[in-house]
Amino acid sequence: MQSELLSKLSSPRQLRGMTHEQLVQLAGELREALCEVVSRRPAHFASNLGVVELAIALHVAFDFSRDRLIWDTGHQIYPHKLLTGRFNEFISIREKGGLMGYPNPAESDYDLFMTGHAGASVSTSLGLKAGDDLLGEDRHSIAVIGDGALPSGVVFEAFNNAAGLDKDLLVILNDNKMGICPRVGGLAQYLDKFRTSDFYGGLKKDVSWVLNRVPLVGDAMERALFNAKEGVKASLHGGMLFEELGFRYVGPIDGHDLKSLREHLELCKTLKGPVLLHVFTEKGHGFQPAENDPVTYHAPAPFDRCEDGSVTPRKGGGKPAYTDIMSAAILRQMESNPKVAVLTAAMCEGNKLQKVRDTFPDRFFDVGICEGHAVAFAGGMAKAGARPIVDIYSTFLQRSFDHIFQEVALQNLPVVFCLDRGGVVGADGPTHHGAYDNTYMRVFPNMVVTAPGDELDVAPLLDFALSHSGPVSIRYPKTNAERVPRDLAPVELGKAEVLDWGRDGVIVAYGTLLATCAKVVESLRNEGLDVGLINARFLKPLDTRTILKAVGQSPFVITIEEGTLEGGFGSAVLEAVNAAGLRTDHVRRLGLPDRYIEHAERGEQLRDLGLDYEGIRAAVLEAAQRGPTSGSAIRTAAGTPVGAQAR
Ligand SMILES: Cc1ncc(C[n+]2csc(CCOP(=O)(O)OP(=O)(O)O)c2C)c(N)n1
Repeated sequence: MQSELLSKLSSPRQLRGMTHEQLVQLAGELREALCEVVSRRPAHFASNLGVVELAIALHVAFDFSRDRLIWDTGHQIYPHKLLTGRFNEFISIREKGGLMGYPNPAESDYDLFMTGHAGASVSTSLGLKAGDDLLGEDRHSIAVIGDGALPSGVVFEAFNNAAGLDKDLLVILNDNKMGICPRVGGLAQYLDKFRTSDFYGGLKKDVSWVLNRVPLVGDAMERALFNAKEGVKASLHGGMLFEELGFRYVGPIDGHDLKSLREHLELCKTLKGPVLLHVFTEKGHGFQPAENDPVTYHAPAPFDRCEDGSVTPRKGGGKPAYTDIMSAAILRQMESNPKVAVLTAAMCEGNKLQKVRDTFPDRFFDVGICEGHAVAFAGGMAKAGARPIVDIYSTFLQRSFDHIFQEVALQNLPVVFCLDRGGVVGADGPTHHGAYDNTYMRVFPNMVVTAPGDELDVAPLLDFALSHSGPVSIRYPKTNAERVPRDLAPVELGKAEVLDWGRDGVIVAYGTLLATCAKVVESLRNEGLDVGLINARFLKPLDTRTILKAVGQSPFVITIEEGTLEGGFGSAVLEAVNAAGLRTDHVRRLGLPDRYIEHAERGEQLRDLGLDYEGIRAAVLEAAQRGPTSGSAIRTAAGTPVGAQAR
């Protein structure tokens, strides 16, 4: 990557020696670096383009080798990474072994928390401030939070606490009118007013006038006057909400005007107590196609750049993903049942629900980045007699754990959870894997926990879920859909689908790794090893009869799941076997280990975890060799020792 200033930047401290013109040039170079990388591989883009000037101004105004900076969510951290000595590795971002697409303390001391979930920045910044104060450390603490994340309940918990503690905390509201999709809800309407009135232009002039007269390291009286005036303006024009919450409101200001940003940050540095600086930015700023279509360019597919500034997206495979299959099934259910409603927590695009939204706007609810609320809201809808589907990524549903318990499972209400991204997700890495839902869903009485074995299972499972009288969850991964050719058995509560019994051993697959298992079984059968295959479909209630039969009659049983082994499907099998008084030493579990899985391509992750074709095959051969009791070899159905087939 070409760059004059950026490539020489080894520390953000160097920024302070740069002229305004150089900083403007640097902003251009940062955008160029972003374009270069994002044109090559899918990565977060428009949000990063929007915070280029803010990132520069922050690193000029503060010293984050001491001061504290938390970027909410963390997907807009790229300029920060480039400014903190990571330019040379930047080309590797989101690749296996390369930089992470989110903050990562293992990469740099300038990244304080590994994050990827929205909404916690104000809490952690406040905690950092409280911790620093406790230890006598004089450090500034700053959270940058988007208007999309702002409505998350936890943000208001932090505001409430910050005002009560009266800590010196700076919250920068990065207001670009967007989450991934346009923002929604009452707060969105409130923030919209700031843009539509004359007030923004008028106030900008007003603030500049005042700023020009208030020395930055200034006279206490003048500053007090300034603060009083700011307070009055906030009450008159806007910012009232934040003022009422106990924050001093400053802004709104133009987030692409470096001078204004620097002046206001210097000012905020001197203010006492919690301060909210309201910054207007444009998502995709400085790259025309992203400015025109910030939704697509939130995290676009790779593209080629043309001379005239336009772009040509590189064509992908175009195969439907499980998300497509599920959203099509949801649409069909909505067509036939007027009680079915769909809830998303600001992920209409990710969950491919655009058609649902456009066809049934009255039954489509985007509640914003508020997963806990979404679940409690669904509980209310179900109680009223509707059939709500909560369509959320597995990892983000973690936010709702207590509401799944109290507002849904405890009441035995018929809410359907569609858990997208159940399993490893590839380049987003540890914060985004759907690793834990098998475990956290199965602990609740009343909850029915399911996963399709392939794309053919998706619609029947949804059909089953919507006719069941209690809560049901259905999880599926972030990958292209696959089919396992068979005579599809109808879906019945707690019933597995036996594809084949097999005499030499059995694989019990929970979820869509079934397709890989089917290939393994076929190849081994060609080599004379008769391994059976069961599509579990249900984790809860578990098909104990079928599973115990497999365990009782097979030399080995291997359970396979794309979720953590801690308390997951394999654990449920072991519990059932143990409860039945059967031996468990010939039951082997494959799944996600008890560690965080680094970013890489999904295929690479599955391979490293031994959950790809080769890994599963090797595990089956090993189990076959080990035999029913340790040390004793088994013979295949054909009578030959299994080792003879192993390659
Ligand atoms: C808890 C949680 N839910 C959903 C998401 C998915 N997500 C990632 S970025 C984003 C939009 C964030 O909007 P905003 O906070 O305004 O930041 P911007 O991208 O506009 O800078 C969403 C919904 C997430 N990261 N975390």
